[in-house]
Amino acid sequence: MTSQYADPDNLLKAPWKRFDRLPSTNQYLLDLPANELLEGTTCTALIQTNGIGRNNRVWHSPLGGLYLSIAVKPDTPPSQWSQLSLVMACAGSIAIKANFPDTNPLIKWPNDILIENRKVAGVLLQSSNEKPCRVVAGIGINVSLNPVYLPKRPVFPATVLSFESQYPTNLRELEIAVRRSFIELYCLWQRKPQEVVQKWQALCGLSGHEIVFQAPNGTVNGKYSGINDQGFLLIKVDDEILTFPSGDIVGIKE
Ligand code: BT5
Repeated sequence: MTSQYADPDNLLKAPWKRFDRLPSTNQYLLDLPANELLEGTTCTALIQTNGIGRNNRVWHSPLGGLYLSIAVKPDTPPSQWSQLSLVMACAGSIAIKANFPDTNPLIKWPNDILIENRKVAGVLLQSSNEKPCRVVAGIGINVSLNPVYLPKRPVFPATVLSFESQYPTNLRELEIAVRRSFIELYCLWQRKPQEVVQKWQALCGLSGHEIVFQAPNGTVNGKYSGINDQGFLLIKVDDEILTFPSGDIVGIKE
């Protein structure tokens, strides 16, 4: 009997397109003709000349970073696809921990990976309008790049794994670990999305913290109260739980 769900071994056989330099690995997979796109197709570049963050922000992408995107075609309702950014955040966090065991990477909703409150990685999810729809999950990780190329951020400043860890950096091994971890978690997510949400909760560094949240229409102070089934942020303000599909956590208090 064939399963309706993707199989990790099959997805791992999908093409892996490697480039020295690209505008954006996410954009490359979004532009790839549908007939060339097998589920699991992966794209990496050593440098991105137009790396993209959320809300059209810039992702600084010099040599020494990991820039990786994977395309999938989920057979689940579009309302659930935003969870794929949680899947990539988990994959990145697990791969960093496995390759740099002396670090403690924690996820900050929805998709930043922080080490000691410094940002080492970010995730961007994008999708196309075609049918069947492709969803592209991309991750950038600062591995061994020169920090002079990183933006100066007042909170959650940028950091680099080679500064945070005593372990040697090996970009190729980290890429392989992120890809494998994403594909395994993606296949689990299709069958048991709640298990992936639980893994994300365990890797998230916000439990029990008061947070300052920049919502599209103002700042909110309250207690982090987890995420809902769609991956939206829940914040307790006074005695009410508020739900936010988008925005940025700009402060974490004790
Ligand atoms: C993100 O956006 O964190 C998503 C980053 C996704 C990058 C990957 S790389 C592979 C794939 N291809 C792409 O073109 N993109 C994806 P956001 O949460 O909006 O954070 C962006 C903000 O982080 C910027 O406004 C800067 O303040 C800061 N930032 C930019 N580059 C950074 C870096 N290399 N390290 C740490 N912080 C950075």
